[in-house]
Amino acid sequence: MAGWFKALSKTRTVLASALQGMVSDGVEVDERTLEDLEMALLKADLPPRLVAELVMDLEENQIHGNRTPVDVLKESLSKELKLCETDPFDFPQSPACILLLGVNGAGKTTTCAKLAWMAKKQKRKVLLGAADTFRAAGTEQLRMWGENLDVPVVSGRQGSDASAVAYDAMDAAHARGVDLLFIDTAGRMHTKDHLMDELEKMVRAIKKRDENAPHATWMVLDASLGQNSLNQARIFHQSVPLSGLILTKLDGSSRAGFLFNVQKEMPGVPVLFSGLGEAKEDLVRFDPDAFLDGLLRASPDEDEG
Ligand SMILES: Nc1nc2c(ncn2[C@@H]2O[C@H](COP(=O)(O)OP(=O)(O)OP(=O)(O)O)[C@@H](O)[C@H]2O)c(=O)[nH]1
Ligand SMILES: [Mg+2]
Repeated sequence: MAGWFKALSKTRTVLASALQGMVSDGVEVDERTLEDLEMALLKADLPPRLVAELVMDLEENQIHGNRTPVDVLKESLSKELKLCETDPFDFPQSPACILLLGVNGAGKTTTCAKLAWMAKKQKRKVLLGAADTFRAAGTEQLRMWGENLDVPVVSGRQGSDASAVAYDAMDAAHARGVDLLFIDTAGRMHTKDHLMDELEKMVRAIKKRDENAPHATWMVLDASLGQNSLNQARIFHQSVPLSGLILTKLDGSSRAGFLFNVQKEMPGVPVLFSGLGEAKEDLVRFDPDAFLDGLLRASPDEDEG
């Protein structure tokens, strides 16, 4: 299983030399070091307003001068991240229907499978709904995952109505006494109105089976897109209110700093999980401390190799 420290190596590399400059500066940080840090933070896609605040914090700390610059940075950054303390799989009703959505290639299908695996390990009864009827390969990909994980998959033919598949999956979830139903959807560009309409139609179809469903709507975001992924999330949120975010491909991103902007940009929508690699085990609960540590610590723990 990939760990946070390893997964964050690309973004950490962007920050490393600037952080090293601060450490060797001791308590005082010279102007050049601060400039280097500012550039590095922006390159790692931290939001500019936060970068400006951080630089000011560090300058002020020079005047009061009691903590190390890295301590100051850590403390300020940790305030921008929020841990979701409740278990995302805990729903008052069953079956709980969780709709996964996002733009093309974000990692929805893989994440659906990883979620099913995680829930199954927790002894929950799971079902997958393959409501990406757009591409034959989309359904096939989820079916293969299902076989692999020994999780049943409800699917339809290519080109069939995705809303009908979602409805059938809801029906099957009720009939089989499932705890969690994860529905995979086709990738869609947030800028294409008819695709967003189709998504709204799918939600209406699901509601016909259970008016409180979907019980969660999680958007899958590709972390390698940095801040752009949040712009996409804002637009999706207008069509279908999101209840959580899942950040995939943190391991391939050198721009993970945009995560410090999630609370401001998407207030009330928590980051629930993060993808740290391609394997079924590589989806983990979002852990703000491990994230911060993975960005700022100079060397791995011994057990991380
Ligand atoms: N490294 C890495 N790769 C990932 C992660 N999550 C998904 N991927 C890879 O990203 C690629 C696309 O994943 P899919 O799950 O097919 O993406 P999708 O959103 O379903 O794509 P469409 O259905 O075409 O819109 C695959 O090669 C996945 O293995 C992750 O957390 N880390
Ligand atoms: Mg897919």
